[in-house]
Amino acid sequence: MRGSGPRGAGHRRTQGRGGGDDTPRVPASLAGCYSAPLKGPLWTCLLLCAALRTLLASPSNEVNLLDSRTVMGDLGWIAFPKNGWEEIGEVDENYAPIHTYQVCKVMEQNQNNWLLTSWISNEGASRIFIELKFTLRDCNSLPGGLGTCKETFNMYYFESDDENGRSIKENQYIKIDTIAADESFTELDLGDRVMKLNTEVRDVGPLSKKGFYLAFQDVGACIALVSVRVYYKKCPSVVRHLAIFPDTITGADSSQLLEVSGSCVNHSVTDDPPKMHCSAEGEWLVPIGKCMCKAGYEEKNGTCQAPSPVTNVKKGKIAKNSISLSWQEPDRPNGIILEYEIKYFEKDQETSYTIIKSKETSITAEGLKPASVYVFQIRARTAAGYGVFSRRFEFETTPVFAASNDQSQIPIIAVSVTVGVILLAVMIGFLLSGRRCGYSKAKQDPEEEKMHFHNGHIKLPGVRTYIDPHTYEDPNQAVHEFAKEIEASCITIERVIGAGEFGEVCSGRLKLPGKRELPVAIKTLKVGYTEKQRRDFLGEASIMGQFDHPNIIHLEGVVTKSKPVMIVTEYMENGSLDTFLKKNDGQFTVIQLVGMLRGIAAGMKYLSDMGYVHRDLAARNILINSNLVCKVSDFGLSRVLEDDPEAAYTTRGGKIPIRWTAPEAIAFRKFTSSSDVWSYGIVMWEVVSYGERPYWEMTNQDVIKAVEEGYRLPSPMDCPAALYQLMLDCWQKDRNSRPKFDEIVNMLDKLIRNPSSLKTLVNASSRVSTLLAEHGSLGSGAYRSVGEWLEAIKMGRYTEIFMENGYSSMDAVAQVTLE
Ligand code: ACK
Repeated sequence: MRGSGPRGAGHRRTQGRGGGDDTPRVPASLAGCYSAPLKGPLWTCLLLCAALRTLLASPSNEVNLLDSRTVMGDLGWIAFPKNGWEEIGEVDENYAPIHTYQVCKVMEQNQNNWLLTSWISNEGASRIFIELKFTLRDCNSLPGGLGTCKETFNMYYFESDDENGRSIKENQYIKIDTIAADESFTELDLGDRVMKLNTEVRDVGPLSKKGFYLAFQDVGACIALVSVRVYYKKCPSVVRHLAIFPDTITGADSSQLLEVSGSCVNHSVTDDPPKMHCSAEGEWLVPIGKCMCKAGYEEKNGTCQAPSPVTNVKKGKIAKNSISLSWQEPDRPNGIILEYEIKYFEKDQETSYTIIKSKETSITAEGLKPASVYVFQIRARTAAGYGVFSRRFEFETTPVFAASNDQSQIPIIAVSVTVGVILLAVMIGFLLSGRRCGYSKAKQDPEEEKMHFHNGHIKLPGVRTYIDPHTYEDPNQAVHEFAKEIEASCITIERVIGAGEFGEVCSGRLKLPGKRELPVAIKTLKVGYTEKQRRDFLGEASIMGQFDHPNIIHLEGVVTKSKPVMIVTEYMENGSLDTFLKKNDGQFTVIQLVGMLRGIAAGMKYLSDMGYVHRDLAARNILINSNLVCKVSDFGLSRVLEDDPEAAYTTRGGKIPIRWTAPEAIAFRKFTSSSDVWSYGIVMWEVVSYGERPYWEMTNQDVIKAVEEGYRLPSPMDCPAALYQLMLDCWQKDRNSRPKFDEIVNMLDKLIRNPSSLKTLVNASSRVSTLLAEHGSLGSGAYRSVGEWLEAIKMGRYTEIFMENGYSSMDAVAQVTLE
């Protein structure tokens, strides 16, 4: 067939790019192919086309559904009759298969050769595009072929939801178009090594099924179908006018404009969501509206950010134990600077750092080591939040001998010491008098606040302690000391999420002037309350308002000047931990569970450092947010636990949540941070058992008796041995032998850092033997059979083991001792 083929002409309808514009010269690297004996006129151009594949990239608004050039294995296309279209088994220079189909029955009458693709999903697009690359032989250049030779072929499609629903019935296919070449090639072209590759694009739509098949019909042409690319168009996700517009598939109609709403980028807002229109060609048109950066933020590269970094930091006086610094306001404060945060640490000791907050643009860092290099970083805060930290500035304290060698300093030191002692005495007097007449947060908070951190934990050098609002003559004063008054108009209540002791708990939004809107939880005080109820209700806010820790629920403020009286706190998307765990039984990794426990322990460490004893620590009083951060909540003022349905009256008249409470607190109301540690152990058990009720359905009386007798909850299923050991440590009878919260946090941190330590689980047989001993002697009278009892304690699957070992009755079980 070498040297044959008619002249190319014909019909062409081109969508977008296309046409016979690709007329590449034969690359030198392929020249060798031409010196080899050719199998046919098409083989040559196929090699050329393969070399072109690297030049053909799809534009970003086109999403390929099929690209025959990138399919490595079998395409799965079928040809019929079998001697019509044939696949050319070639590989390119990278040994990737070239899926090219050719047919050249120009000398034979009545050709009807079909090539069917495999099923192509339309991925939700209702309008798709087909780009064909092919070469076509000029009929005029075929000696004697003119009578039967054609210069066109036909393309069809057949819609189907079924991947395996390929039909070979011609009449089921709908014709898309007759395809003709813009350029056909002749013998001469081969000689000149000039390829005439045609590109034609057609579109089909609207499509209504999940996918479709394509078919190519040859009626007697000399064609090589070099590549088939099927794609849809989308308007790619963009940010315009501070709004994000998502990836949008174009409409079914070629002239359709789709209206798309954008959402404001972080820290920007709008009254009316901005809109744009996605054209059929995948272009965004006609933007309407815009978002604006919130107060304090500045627009930059399509985003809004807080104050720019502090750049100009200068050292002032440097002594052996102190370094003074000053700096200038950031170039772009983007709002009023409320304060600066200065972080510093000894060089190479970054895990142990100090933070000073200052409203001024200078500070003195004191208590430093002589002759040591300290690293400082500063950032500014506006109503919009913190900016980024400045770069690191390093300054070195002076050596120790500089001061101690200087005899002339002695009188100065003596005077300083005297003045210091007087000042200290004045301060102590001042603080004591302050305590008597009511704690003033403003007075206690200096302009410069200093906190020490070690490995991320605050070290409290005797800084703040919790003040019991009861010490105030007027509890209203305590509320206003510790909680911000919020105007009711700033709060939008959205829905009721639960019921509290004093009224409904709702979710809603808080929009304070100059601040961004926040989702909040709102506790309301029901109408008709007594003065005591109001005091107790607001007491929780007086307590919560004293805390500032990522694992303690954060108080936004209170509404007391209008009705209903409200307490507004941060919103915790996943609600209370016990309900959340029950709903998601078995869904978390051990590390996730330990992460939750670590958060709770860190919150409790903070509370115990503040001198606050919680008394009602239980999973139901922990809230969990969408990031699985757990926060301690429920800070009742009276702490007689009126509002806890679990709390029961003891013989001494107090109301106590028996299952969570340490024996000494039940017996003689000795509530301490160590009794909180006991409760923490119970919370650990609740978490690892996904919200199981401690001691199941045993009565409170049985629980008290059992614990007194030394009984402890058995390990939950699949519990890491290290965690169960920690629980048992928390349940030591002697409260002084229980771990402290800082030890618990450290222990959990160690486990998190070394996850393999969590792999050893409490083994099933020791669980069973513990249960045998402990449950056997208790509450067994309540169950008619061993099976029923084991079911009740969620151990039903061990029934067979019990039976096999002769424990077939509750009496037999009751005989078993721990030994
Ligand atoms: O388990 P829940 O959904 O979580 O039901 C209770 C209900 O209110 C009564 O206390 C939920 N709740 C309480 N405080 C908050 C909060 N700050 N964020 C979200 N939900 C809360 C609690």
